This record gives sequence, C-alpha cells and structure tokens, in this order.
Amino acid sequence: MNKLFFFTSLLLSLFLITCTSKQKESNNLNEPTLDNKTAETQNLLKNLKLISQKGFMFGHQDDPLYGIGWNGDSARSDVKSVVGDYPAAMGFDIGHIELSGDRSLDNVWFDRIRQEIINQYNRGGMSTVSWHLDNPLTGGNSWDVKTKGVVASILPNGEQHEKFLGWLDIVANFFNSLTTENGIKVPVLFRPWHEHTGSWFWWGKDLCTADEYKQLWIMTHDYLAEQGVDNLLYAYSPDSQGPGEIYMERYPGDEYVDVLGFDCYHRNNVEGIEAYQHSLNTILAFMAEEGKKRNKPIALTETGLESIPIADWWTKVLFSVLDRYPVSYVLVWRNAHDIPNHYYAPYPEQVSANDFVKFYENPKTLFCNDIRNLYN
Ligand code: BMA
Repeated sequence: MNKLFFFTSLLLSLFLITCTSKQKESNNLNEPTLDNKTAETQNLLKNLKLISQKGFMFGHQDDPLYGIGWNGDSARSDVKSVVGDYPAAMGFDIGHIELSGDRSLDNVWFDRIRQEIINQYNRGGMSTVSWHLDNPLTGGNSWDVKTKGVVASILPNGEQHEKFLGWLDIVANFFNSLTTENGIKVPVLFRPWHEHTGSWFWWGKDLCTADEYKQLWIMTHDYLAEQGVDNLLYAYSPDSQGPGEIYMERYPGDEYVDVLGFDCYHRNNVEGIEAYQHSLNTILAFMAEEGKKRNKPIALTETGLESIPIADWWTKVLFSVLDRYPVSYVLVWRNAHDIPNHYYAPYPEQVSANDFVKFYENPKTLFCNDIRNLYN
C-alpha cells in the first residue's frame, strides 16, 4: 500500500476515534486508569491502542539531545539525518533530578529535556520518560545493589520514606512544568521502576519482595497524582527474564498501568540473533494476549543492538518479529556522544543506514510526520 494512502486512512480513523471519544469524555468506566487525567493524556492512550492495529511508532532515546559526533545542536537528530524525519517517540531519562541539580546522570540540562519534550509534542510526537535515580539509602547510583532493603526503606514507615517523598515532589514539579506556550500540559508516558525482573537496579527482583515492589509502584503513582500530576500514562516494563508468567509476577494492577512494556536487547551480534528473536517472540506473544484481555496497548519499551554491526538488522532481525504483534511503539536506546560504540540508532554512513531507510519506508513503521493526531 502506498504510504501516503495508508496514513490518510490512519488519520481518518484517528479523527473518527477522536470524535467518538469526545462524546464519551465523562464516561471512563472501562478505563480505570484514566480518572483525573487531562483530555490530551486520555486521547494519547486511546490512540496508542488504535495505532497498534495499524503499525508501530519508531522511538529513540535522547534523540534530539546528542548523537554521533555532536552534542547539544539545535533541532538535530541522527535518525532525521538518515531518513529526513524525527522518531515518532522520543525517550528521555530524568536520573539525578532527585538530587535537585541542573543536569541529568548523562550530563544533560533538565531545562533542555523539558524543552525537547515540549518540542516533540509540538511536532506531534510522543515522549516517554525513564528514571535512573540514585540509591536513596546508600547514596550510590541505580546500579548499587550491594544492600538489600532499599525499597523497604522508602515505603511508609521506612527510614528513608520522607526523603523519598521529597524526591517525588521534585519529579512532580518537573512533570507539572511541561507546558506549551499555549498552556497545554504535555502528556508523557512515564516508565518508572523498569527492568525489575532482573537484579541490576536496587528495585530489582532479588532486592525486594513482589509485595514491596507493588507498594513502591502504587505509592509512586498515587503520590504523583496527589501533587496534581495529571499528564502521565504509566508503562510497566520488565526485562526478558524467564517465561511469560514471570512478566506478571510483580504487576501492580490494571488501575496503575496503562501500557504493557518490555525491555529486551539483542546481544552477541550474529550469534545472538536467534536468542533475541526467541525472547521477543515468547514475551510479545504473551503480552499481546494480556494486552487484549486487559485492553492495554503493548510496546517494546527498550531494545537495540549496540553499534548495529548487522547491515540488515532493521528489516531482517527487528521488523520481521515486530510485524507479527500489535506493538504500539518500539524504542532503541541512545546514541551516546561520549562513550565509544554506545549507540543504537544509525547515523549517516553507518553500516545499517540503508536498511534503516527501507525500514522507514515500510508503511507499518511510523515516524513523526506520520503521527499528527496523537493527542486529539
Ligand atoms: C544505560 C547507559 C548508561 C546511561 C543510562 C541512563 O543503559 O546508556 O550510559 O547512563 O542508560 O541513560
């Protein structure tokens, strides 16, 4: 199908859904998570569901902030340099915001992150935010897993509870500050406490009980809502440990989660193709069922092959699997400007760049210009 025709139909469907949903605005009985969220946020969720029936958005972490051979240039993007359009989804990380500093753990100004989230909204795309926060008990970073009981220490009655609520106040201020020039609060897909089925973060599987993890999630959700944060959808994003059932072990409940996510990386280059595709197929098939049952969109919230040495990775390895599932978006990790070979999206002349153009040209892959009515 011609890409233009495809998107005209997609936009028409989005428009029809929008009209229908406007009539139902006051009745969210079958959408338990949508109470007290802005209309734009509610529409984002509805349209994520619709999009996943047609194709999937392409996303890139820190896309407009820096890339290979550049840092901080205005309006630049490695993805755009290759295909002429921005990713439909952009990821940003607010790690270190809790320390009240000006810059993130990856040395990016929070003012810049705020501006880029607003810019992405203005061009019609979506932003998702993760939080690699420090360890509130030891003062170490997210990966400081030497001490168990950190999650317990920030729950109510824990010794770090008040301190942690102070951190959430800072996060709430950030989300509440995401307003456009026209006064619209920009919706964001928040993805806290990610990859918890592994044990490399202090909120991981071996570091807290399932019940503590769920309490942590619910406390975060409810406290932010109490601070007036009404522009968030929540994505649950375990890593690829074990069979599908492990996915739900620490699920906090349908009323606290809007999108079922999954983080899964391709490791070991050519030798790792089979294992990667096997993990994707196993968990995405499980998520597709759960998503249908729970009426929630699914997404591949983090993925990628570091430095993409396989020339046809985009079409042969990634697309061939995603094509089989109703995924709303896929996000590849950042193109670090200061860590050699730590990049996951192509840049001009990169070995997979031509294949990425083919991936882009496929009508099922959605970039920023393909998505216009996400919030209407
Ligand atoms: C990791 C790496 C780190 C980075 C962190 C948060 O996967 O990219 O270099 O600090 O994400 O962005």
